[in-house]
Amino acid sequence: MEREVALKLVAEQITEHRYVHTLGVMETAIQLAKRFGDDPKKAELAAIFHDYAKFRPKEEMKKIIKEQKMPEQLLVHNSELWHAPVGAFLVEKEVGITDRDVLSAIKYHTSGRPNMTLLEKIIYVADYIEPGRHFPGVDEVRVLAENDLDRALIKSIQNTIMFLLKKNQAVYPETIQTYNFFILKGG
Ligand code: DGI
Ligand code: FE
Ligand code: FE
Ligand code: FE
Repeated sequence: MEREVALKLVAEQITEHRYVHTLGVMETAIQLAKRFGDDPKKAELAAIFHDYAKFRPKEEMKKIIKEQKMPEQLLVHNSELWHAPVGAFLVEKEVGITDRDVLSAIKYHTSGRPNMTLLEKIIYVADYIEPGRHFPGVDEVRVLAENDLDRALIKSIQNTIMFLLKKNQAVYPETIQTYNFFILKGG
């Protein structure tokens, strides 16, 4: 799918602010794909659609999670987690994207998962470090992403978990499993 067509489709789904974020993720993901040897066109497509479902009504997302037999655990955790798996589903159904690599990068962009694919890592990290992000510690991750994608990934997962702990929020099990997987693998 052409970039312009894809951008038009996603622009109809999200706010202007989220669209600017999406453009940042797109540019960053393309750069990371070139740097770490993935297909820049796949990175571009996954980035464009990664937040496709961000503004869907919670009730609609809940219904999809149940009907599509996604993990029930999602429903007891923060609804912010839902747009990633629901987005992958809707991007296939409504936009017609069938590339499994692209869909799984969308699906796991919020929680990550153990043994992530290269494209999943690229989208996770690009979402964290795109130029519009200003979290504490983001510059450190930007530096790591210049030559070590796994270390950039671990640091961004750690920062996300610490942010949740500070806000007294629960951490979704797959987020913890992702963290453990990469730490045990040798962070
Ligand atoms: O959609 P974005 O804002 O671009 O970023 P995202 O999809 O990576 O994260 C969305 C939100 O989800 C963000 O505020 C952090 C939160 N989040 C990420 N992992 C977890 C989580 N929230 C909970 N409760 N548990 C998690 O494991
Ligand atoms: Fe997101
Ligand atoms: Fe993220
Ligand atoms: Fe995002």
